[in-house]
Amino acid sequence: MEKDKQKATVKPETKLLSPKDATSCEATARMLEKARRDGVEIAIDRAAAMKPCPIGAESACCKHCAMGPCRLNARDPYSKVGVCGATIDTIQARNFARMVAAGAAAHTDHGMAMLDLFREVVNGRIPDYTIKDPIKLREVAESIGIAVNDRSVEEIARDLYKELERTYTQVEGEIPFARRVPEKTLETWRRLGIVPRGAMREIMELMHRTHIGVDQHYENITKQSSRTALSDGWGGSMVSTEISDILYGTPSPVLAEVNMGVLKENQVNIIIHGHEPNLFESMLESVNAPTLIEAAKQAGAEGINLVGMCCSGSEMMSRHGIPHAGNFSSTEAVIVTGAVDAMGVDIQCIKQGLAKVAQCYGTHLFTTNPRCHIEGAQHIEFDEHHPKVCTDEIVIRAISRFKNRNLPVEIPRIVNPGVHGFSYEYINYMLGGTFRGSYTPLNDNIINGRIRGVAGVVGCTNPRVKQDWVHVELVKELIKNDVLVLQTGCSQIALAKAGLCTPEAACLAGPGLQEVCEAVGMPPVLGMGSCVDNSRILIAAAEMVRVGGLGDSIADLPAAGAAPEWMSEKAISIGHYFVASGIYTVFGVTFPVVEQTKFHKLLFGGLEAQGLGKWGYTPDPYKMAKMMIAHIDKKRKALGIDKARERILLDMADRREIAAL
Ligand code: SF4
Ligand code: MSK
Repeated sequence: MEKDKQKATVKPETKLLSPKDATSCEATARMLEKARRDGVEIAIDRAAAMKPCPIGAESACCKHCAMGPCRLNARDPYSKVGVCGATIDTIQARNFARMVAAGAAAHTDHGMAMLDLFREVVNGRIPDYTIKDPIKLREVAESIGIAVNDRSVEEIARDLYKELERTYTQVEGEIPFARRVPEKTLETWRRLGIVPRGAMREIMELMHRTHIGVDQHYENITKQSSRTALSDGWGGSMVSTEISDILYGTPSPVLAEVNMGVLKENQVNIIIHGHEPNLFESMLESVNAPTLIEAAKQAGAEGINLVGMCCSGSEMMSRHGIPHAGNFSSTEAVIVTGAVDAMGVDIQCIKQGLAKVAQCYGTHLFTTNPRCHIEGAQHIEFDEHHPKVCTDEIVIRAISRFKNRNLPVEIPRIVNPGVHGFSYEYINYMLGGTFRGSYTPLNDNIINGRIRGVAGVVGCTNPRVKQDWVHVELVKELIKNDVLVLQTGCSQIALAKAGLCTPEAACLAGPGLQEVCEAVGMPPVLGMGSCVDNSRILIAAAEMVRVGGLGDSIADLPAAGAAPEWMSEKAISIGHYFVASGIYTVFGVTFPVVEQTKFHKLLFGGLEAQGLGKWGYTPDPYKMAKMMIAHIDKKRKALGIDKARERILLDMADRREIAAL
């Protein structure tokens, strides 16, 4: 840890947050303390040392050409324009659009990689993977008009591949999953001209329009932002989720452990962190290979312990019950335990800082994807045609690190069990039963007021705010007020660590939601997987509209979304596809806009007037809950079901009276 470690050292002048103020994750707090004792810097301390640029935070600057960069005055936004004459609204809309483009590109490229794999499997060129869920294959194919009757799995799969390729490449026409969008929502999109074509075209056009001297009307730029974001949510992300389910199995509830205590001192610990499930699925086979288990034992280990982090971790937890060590803000901290023998990463949300921390603790850090190399990490390319070449090698290197461990190991003994894996399909079955699987009981419970509404609480953690705290406080407020919470990504892990992903957590819910949870045996917080799995929430919303009784479009639903601790451009794309789909979506931490500008008014109200959803912002979880509940109540009133809710509260009071007799 000597020379290189010095480079990762916390600078003496940095004013550090106390671990308790930096995170509500006890394990991360302990590892932050240890990192400081060891003289190692992680993102939480780097954030304290580097204040965010106030002009950039409000998106009041532009560096799209060499006449700039141009900085406008966020306090008096119409007092200046850029050298080219660009106004604050143009500059903000372009900056926002580029975040949408980058986020959508990340998800759609991930989805395209899944589709590439599917093609190779269907064509028999990859023997290591098969179609594990033929029922889902048929359902997905049928949902987009592919004939399935009396046809073989191979025939259907070939047609499905061809059809889904259009999600990316088609020059004109609507993407295949537009067929899943409720008719009235689709009509609104058609009226506004935002039904997506292929994602490649939408992203390309958005990048073109935001070049100097092209689109200089904030409303027109935002129209293309909506179209591009929709090509992510109903396109690339949805393809990724559906193909992953077809190849690896559709999740159903499974008990899994979360937190750093899932690491085992006497075992070879391997963490997989990233977003594509392929590396992880193959790693699962490698760690179970008898020869490698024997090699681990020869090295003195009791076995090989495979653990996930971030989103592919959530996906594997949902599908197979693989333990999960933590979310985005804990990825460096977990290495500080000294117990991680190898970490394999693929794409997205992989901090470059991992390389330095891994070097300090002797952990082998492997990049595996051609899209993501990191200076200082070892690269072993993962090729789905020969997956074990990479995954076996990572295991072998992890075993050798275990054998030569020469630093003390300190694992926080904290483990939080919970139930995860609530796919759209399972919610159907769970609420409606095997023979009449349906969302009708969910809608009925919303109409009768036991469930006030539904909230999607998703997204990252961000070292600019106390880790997990905003997620947990928000969700507690929502369930206390009978709002059923659907979750994905790092938010799901925050709630799992807080113990809210258990059926017992129903005691924290309001009386109506508690009654439903107890009747079904489900937690009040339903974890649905990774960030691309937000598409499961879209499908659930479309199904709620289709089942009836809650309006004709997604915008009519008593529903809201939130990303309370967001940090990535992917989160902006997700937020914007929720908004464009009709959902009120509230972000915390910060929002890249100057308040009271025309662009701000468009995002926070104008889009809703056009028949879409709208954005909201507050860093305060309690205020966020109030804003979301007020929106849900507004929608209930518009649907004429607000009275039903009053009646159910009376019923509960009656029951309490009876119980007291
Ligand atoms: Fe400045 Fe216009 Fe160039 Fe942006 S595009 S840097 S506002 S001159
Ligand atoms: S990993 S995008 S920090 S959710 Fe999907 Fe977590 Fe956000 Fe990355």
